[in-house]
Amino acid sequence: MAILLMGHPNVGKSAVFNRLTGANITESNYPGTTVDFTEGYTYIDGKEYKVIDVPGTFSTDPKDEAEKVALDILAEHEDPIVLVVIDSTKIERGLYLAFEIMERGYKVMIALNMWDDAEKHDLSIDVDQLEEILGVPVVPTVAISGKGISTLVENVPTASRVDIERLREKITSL
Ligand SMILES: Nc1nc2c(ncn2[C@@H]2O[C@H](COP(=O)(O)OP(=O)(O)OP(=O)(O)O)[C@@H](O)[C@H]2O)c(=O)[nH]1
Ligand SMILES: [Mg+2]
Repeated sequence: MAILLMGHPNVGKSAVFNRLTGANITESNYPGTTVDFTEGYTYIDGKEYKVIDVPGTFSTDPKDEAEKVALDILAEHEDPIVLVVIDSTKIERGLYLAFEIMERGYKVMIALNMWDDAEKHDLSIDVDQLEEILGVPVVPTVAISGKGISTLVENVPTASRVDIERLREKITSL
C-alpha cells in the first residue's frame, strides 16, 4: 500500500514526509527526467506503507515536467492513499487540488499544514465541519514541530473515496 504526499510547491510535503518516515529513505531521479522524488516506509497498525514525497503540483493538468512526474507517480500506484498537504493560510488553492484528486476516485486524506501560521493570522477554520462536508479525514498539522502528525498517522486507515456528486449537492445546499 502506498501513501502519496501531494500538494502545491512549498506547503511542507517534505517536512511531513520526514515526520512519517524513518531513516531508510531513497532519493532518486524519476526515470527519463531530471525530477527528483523521495520514498520511504512507515508502519501503521503493523502494516507496511510505502510513502512517496511527490513533486509539487498545482493541478492535475500538468504544466511542467515536475507536475507530469507527479501525475505519473499517481497513475502508477494501485489504489494509493493520497495525502493532500495544504498550506492552511491558502486553503482554497489546496482544496482545489484535493477536489481534482477526489474526482479521480482516489482515497484521500488532508493535512492542513502550516497550522501555526494560520493561527498567527487569526484564520479560523472549522476543521470538524470541513471533515464532515468532505467525508475524508482532515488533520491540522505543524510539520516542523510535529504537531498533529500522530493524529495524521492514526487517520491513514480511514482515508476514503468521495462521492463527488453528493459532495456537490452538500456544498450547493450550504
Ligand atoms: N511555519 C511552518 N513552516 C513549515 C511547516 N511545514 C513546513 N514548513 C517550512 O516551509 C518550508 C517548505 O517546506 P517543505 O517541506 O520543503 O515544502 P515542500 O512542499 O516539500 O516544498 P517543495 O518540495 O519545494 O514543493 C520550509 O522552510 C519548512 O521548514 C509548518 O507546519 N509551519
Ligand atoms: Mg519537498
